[in-house]
Amino acid sequence: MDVGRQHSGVAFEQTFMNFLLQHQERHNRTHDFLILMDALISAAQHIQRYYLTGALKGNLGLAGAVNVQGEDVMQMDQIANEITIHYLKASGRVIHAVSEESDEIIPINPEGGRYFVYFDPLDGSSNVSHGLPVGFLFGVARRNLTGPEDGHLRAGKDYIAAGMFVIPTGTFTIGLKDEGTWRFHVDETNTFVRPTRMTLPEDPKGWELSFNASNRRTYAEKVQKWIGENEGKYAFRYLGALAGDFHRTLTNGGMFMYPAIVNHPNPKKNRPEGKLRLMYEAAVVAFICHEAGGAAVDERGVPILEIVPEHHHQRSALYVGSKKLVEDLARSLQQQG
Ligand code: AFP
Repeated sequence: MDVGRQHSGVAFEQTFMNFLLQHQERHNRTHDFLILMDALISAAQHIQRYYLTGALKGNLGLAGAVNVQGEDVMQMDQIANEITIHYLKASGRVIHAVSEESDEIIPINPEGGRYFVYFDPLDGSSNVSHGLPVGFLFGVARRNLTGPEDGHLRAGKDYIAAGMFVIPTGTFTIGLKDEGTWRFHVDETNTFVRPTRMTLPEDPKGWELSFNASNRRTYAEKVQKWIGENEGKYAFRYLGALAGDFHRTLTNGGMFMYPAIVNHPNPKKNRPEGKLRLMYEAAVVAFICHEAGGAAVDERGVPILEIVPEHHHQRSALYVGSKKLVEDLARSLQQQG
């Protein structure tokens, strides 16, 4: 089929699967990654359908709630988790998975699998009861193909791909190792189409800053100082769901940050290690951003992609976005005191 051609007024766009097939064949690679991606896309689309009808069925409420029929309601993030695990199992290609919604690492196909998948099936839960954008984030690493595999947790630099679906908006962005970051939109048949290469804009005119402004006095002094010196130069946007906020950062440039909380008036509420999870939040957007020409660091100014996880639910502070801005902030973070 000709892609991107007009036939009798109907525009045929290149699909994500066709794009990926060409990518795999260009690099003489197996079709296993296509099978895995088909599973992840099926999961995202299944979650999207639940999300769109969730308010009607009462699934957007809290776990343990009871709907109007007197039935127990499952929280949307639990539904999303079950859906994703189902499709990953069915793919037969996954050794084990890490999910934000499962305490333990989930063994899937330890003998026959080829990939590790780290995912957050429904990120941004404070938006759920409003039906506003949430995200499905994932990172993929491949097993050792030249020797025995010990199943260790991979750093972001060892991911082969990372992606995010914005739900229910219907956009999908994926970073492919050394092959750039690509965005796809959903067409009227619910297919992801029209690969668009994403590169962070160089021109700072449209750059935006994104962080939870209500936390700013709890940040380290050097972070507060940097914000004070720079915030006037850029617009400010914050949705409270990483996929949605980072989607804007990637398009417009600028920086998304979730700094460590170290000066909270109630010290018990400090989060010196940050709030976001390394493996399926911070490293996912860092990977996508790196492939789009950007950068990401933690509170020490260390590149997120270099951090080797010690625990699958490890947290990290996150500064991600346009390289110049992230590097400027990293210099402040690396200063003593
Ligand atoms: P929830 O899923 O618990 O709402 O967390 C969402 C998130 O991990 C990420 O998507 C947001 O960027 C960030 O937390 C928002 O956190 P604040 O509500 O503290 O701003």
